[in-house]
Amino acid sequence: MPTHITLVQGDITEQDVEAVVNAANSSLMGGGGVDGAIHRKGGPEIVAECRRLRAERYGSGLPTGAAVATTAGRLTARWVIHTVGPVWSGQEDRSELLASCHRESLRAARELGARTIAFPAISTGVYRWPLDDAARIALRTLRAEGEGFAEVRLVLFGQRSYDTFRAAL
Ligand code: AR6
Repeated sequence: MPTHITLVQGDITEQDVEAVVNAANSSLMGGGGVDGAIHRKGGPEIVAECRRLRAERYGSGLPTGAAVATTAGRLTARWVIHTVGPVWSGQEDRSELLASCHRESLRAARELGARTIAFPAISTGVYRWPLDDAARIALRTLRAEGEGFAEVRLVLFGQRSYDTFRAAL
C-alpha cells in the first residue's frame, strides 16, 4: 500500500494526529519556531521529560538526524517526536541527515503504535534549508518509509511553503 501523504497549511500544534514531530535542536530544551510553539502550547511536561532524556540517554545532546519521543503534554496529540535537523550548508551535502530525521521520526512513532503523524518542514526555518530541496527530500523519504501509517501529514506554515511542497508532491 502506498503511503497516504497529505499536505495542509497550518500550525503543527493544532493537528489532530497521534504524533507530531518537533524541529528541535540537540539540547532538547526548546527554542524558536516549531520548537517554541510546541513547548508553549504543550506545557512544562514536555521539557521535563526532555530533561530526563538528556540526563539518562543523551548527555551530549540528541544527534542530528536522530529522533526521540516524549509526551505531548497539553497538545491534542499523544506524543511529540523530537528530531534534530541539519543546518543548511552550501558546501557540504547533508541531505542524508535530513532524510534520517524523517525516517527516524517514523520509526519512533511506529514503535509507539501511532497510526497518524504530522511533520513540519524540518530545517527550513532557523536552519535555512531551501524549501524546494527540503520538500523533495521530505516527500521522497516519507513516501518510501511511511508504510503502515493511516496518514502522514505535512503541515506547512504559510502559503509559500505550502505551494512549494504541493509542487514537489
Ligand atoms: N507550525 C508549523 N510550521 C511552523 C510553525 C508552526 N507553529 N512555526 C514555524 N513553522 P523552524 P528548523 C515552520 O525554525 O529550521 C528552533 O529554534 C517554519 O516556517 O521551526 O528545523 C529549534 O530549537 C519553517 O518552514 O525549524 C532549533 O534550534 C519550518 O516550520 C531550530 O529552530 C521549520 O522552522 C530548528 O530550525
